[in-house]
Amino acid sequence: MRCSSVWFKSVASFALLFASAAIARAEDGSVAWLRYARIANPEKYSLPKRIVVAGTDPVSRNAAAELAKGLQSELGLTTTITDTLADQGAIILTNLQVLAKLLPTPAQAEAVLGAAVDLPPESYKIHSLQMQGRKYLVVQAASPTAELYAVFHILEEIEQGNPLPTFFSSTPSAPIRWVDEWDNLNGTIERGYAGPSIFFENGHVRQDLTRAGKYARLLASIGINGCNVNNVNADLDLLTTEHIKEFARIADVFRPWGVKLALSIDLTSPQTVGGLDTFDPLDPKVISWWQQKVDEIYKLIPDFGGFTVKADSEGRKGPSQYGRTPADAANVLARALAPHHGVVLYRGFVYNNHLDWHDLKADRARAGVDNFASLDGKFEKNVIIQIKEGPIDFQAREPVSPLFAALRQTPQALEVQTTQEYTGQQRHMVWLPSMWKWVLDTDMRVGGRPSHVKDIVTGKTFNQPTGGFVSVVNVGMEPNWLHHPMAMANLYGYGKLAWNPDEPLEKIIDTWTRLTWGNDPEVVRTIDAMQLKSWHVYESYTGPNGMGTLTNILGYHFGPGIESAERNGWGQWFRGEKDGIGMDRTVATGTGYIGQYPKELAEKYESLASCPDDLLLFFHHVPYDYKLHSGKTLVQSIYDSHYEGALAAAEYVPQWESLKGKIDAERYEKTLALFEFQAGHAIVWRDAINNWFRRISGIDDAQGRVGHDPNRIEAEAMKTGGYKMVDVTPWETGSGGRAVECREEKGCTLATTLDKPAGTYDVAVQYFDIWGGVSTYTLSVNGAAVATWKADDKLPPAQADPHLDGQTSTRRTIRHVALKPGDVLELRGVPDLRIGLFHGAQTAGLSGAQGLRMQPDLREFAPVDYIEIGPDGPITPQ
Ligand code: GCV
Repeated sequence: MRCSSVWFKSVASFALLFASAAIARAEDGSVAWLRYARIANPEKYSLPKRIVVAGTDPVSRNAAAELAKGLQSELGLTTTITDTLADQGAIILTNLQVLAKLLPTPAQAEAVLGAAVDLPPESYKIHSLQMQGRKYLVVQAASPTAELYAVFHILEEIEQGNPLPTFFSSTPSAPIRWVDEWDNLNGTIERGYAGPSIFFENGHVRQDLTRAGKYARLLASIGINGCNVNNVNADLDLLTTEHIKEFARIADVFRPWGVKLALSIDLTSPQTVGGLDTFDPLDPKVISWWQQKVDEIYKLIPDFGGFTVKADSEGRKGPSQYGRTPADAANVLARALAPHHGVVLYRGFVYNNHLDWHDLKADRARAGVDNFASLDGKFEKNVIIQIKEGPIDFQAREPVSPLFAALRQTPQALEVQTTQEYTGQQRHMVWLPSMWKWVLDTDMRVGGRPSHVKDIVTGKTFNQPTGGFVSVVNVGMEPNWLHHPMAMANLYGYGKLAWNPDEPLEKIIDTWTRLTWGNDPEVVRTIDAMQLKSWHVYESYTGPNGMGTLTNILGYHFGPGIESAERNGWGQWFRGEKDGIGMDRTVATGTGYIGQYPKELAEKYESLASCPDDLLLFFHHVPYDYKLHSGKTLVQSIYDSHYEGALAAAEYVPQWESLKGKIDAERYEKTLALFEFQAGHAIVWRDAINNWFRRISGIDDAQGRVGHDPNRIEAEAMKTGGYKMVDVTPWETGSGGRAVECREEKGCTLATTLDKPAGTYDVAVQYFDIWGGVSTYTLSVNGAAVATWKADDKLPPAQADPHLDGQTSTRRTIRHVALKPGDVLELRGVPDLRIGLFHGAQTAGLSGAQGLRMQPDLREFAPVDYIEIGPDGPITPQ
């Protein structure tokens, strides 16, 4: 990455100047960071009113149109787009190929070109200059797409009120800067949390691809150049001629934005689509089938990007069926794609999900290196191994995958997840670039030399410059793309880090905040601070110290479900036993996984003395009273961390409320509701993990909090009118392991007589909201209702979880309730017993295979876990 700038120095000093223009208008978030809001003092830019675009390339033309639109909106500046350089100042968009035509004299060309003849691919330069008394802003780009990148850069600077440069240049770090979408042809999205696919419905490409085009624009604005539109668990009939023709329509809407279409393919396609009797990659019939199929694709999509392959993994068939290697399979595809300049992204995510958990030497984390290291150097040049950041699966914290260090003659791409599969599914705010940067900055010390992950994937360390970055994004049809307005900062941050892995996090989030929420200094300060700490906050209430995930891995990966990771073939074990907890991955006594790292890192992780606290349990099995480097025992640190984390999550609510009136009402309310949910769900996580640790370790919290909730009244301890006690499974996801349900149509009641000192309190009702059912609750004091609400949320993953558990547990907080001793607090729940909910999932909006598979009973029996009466204040009762 080369990046130089003489832009004005201080962004901060301009913040005050450009504080909030009018913001009252409601916004649905669909324009994301491309709001192009009118800035304060637009006149200070005094830009030329002509945009000269050289050449006829549609992408260049699109860049000019985008610039005109942005300048009109941000500055109120009306420009004309032309292709001739008249005797006037101009904003000139050009690329190397056509520049010479515009600036015919050597002196002019040199003034503008400088030493730019070697402009690297996709790079651009921006010059502000005066010539013969006229003002020019010249974009000189390596390609039309690079012109587009320059335009977005200019508009981004103006939107923040930053002065335009006299000179600026920028070059992307790597050629692969892709996003993956895990969309199925039936319109569902695996691990998508914001509505159905923007690409597919009912087995076909959507007729209306407007959203797909808008998505490509968003991607281009952050420098993304490829989009793989379908699930890596690919539909088996994906490559039929009929489908390929449809995919060409997606490529058409991507093309004006310089985004290449790519597809995930299933290696059995020669059988499932081609009707062959084999998919053995070395069979000549199979080789020729792939060649013809690739040629067919390129006839319709000449700029097709290439294939992503998931094979021999989680039930997908692969070359192992014929005793072939991933290199055998990848190379067949690569040879077919090479003449068209296409690439194969072969995923390093190959592992056996039927491991024997009794075997203390078995270890899923080993799979990447075990399967791929011996193949290094055997791949065709256009094969890139796509490696998940950690050796398991996008957990809130894992060590960096050792495969990055093991492949030295093969290009690599880092795979991260923007969709928050294990990190709160866009119901919790977690700014993931903090984690990605930690990964990128990890120094693998290959051969004892600096070898940071960012330098490996961008090809500097091993001289393999054709790799890069992939992020699974999974945008959906919801207007704001990812459901949580804050989650869009993950997509934005991904693009910025892929372009330049050295971009400071503070700059990325600050820019995103200004573009998305405006330049009001308080808004910017508050949101930046919340986002910057959010990864740590999430990690601290969902399982710190490298435990991996404690979410329900057999369910939807959303709420806690601690032991679901243990004692099964998936290999996400953390081995929580009576004697202690953690996977022993040492070379000395464990699975030997640590030995897969280069020497210096291996030594660091192998020794308890040097293993970092935040990765401890990933590498070692230790007793619960083991003393951390922090000086605390492990178990006390876990208790403390969960209380601190849940409190920090609760504090998001008042922090956000302090911005009321400074941002538009629609996004304010939506975000507030999400923070309120997160505050309550963080308590579900905190209590589940802490109670589980207390039970298994037999060690009490030194501060006496765990298992003692003086402000809590368990539903099963209240006087019931019709409610019946039920067990919650797993036990740790319900307070006391139990809840109550009402199966009476007229409803049921829970009542308690209070002995609280007279005063005002916040009352939280912890209940369960089942997808599909809509129970009604009313809270009253001495017979007078203080709140009524419906349990009508569609909690992630927008699929039917009919259980009372950590995924469906939610809370409602009623503020400022006046109470005195002797008052009777009553909660009345009316269940949703609709027969349609009982008969199947279709009535709840599920379709196709998903609906048929689930068929759960979705009636909702107005379930209640407990009521918490806490101090009147801005924090949800803890
Ligand atoms: C697309 C995890 C996810 C799966 C995903 C898989 C993968 O296991 O839970 O949904 O499948 O990773 O990355 O292939």
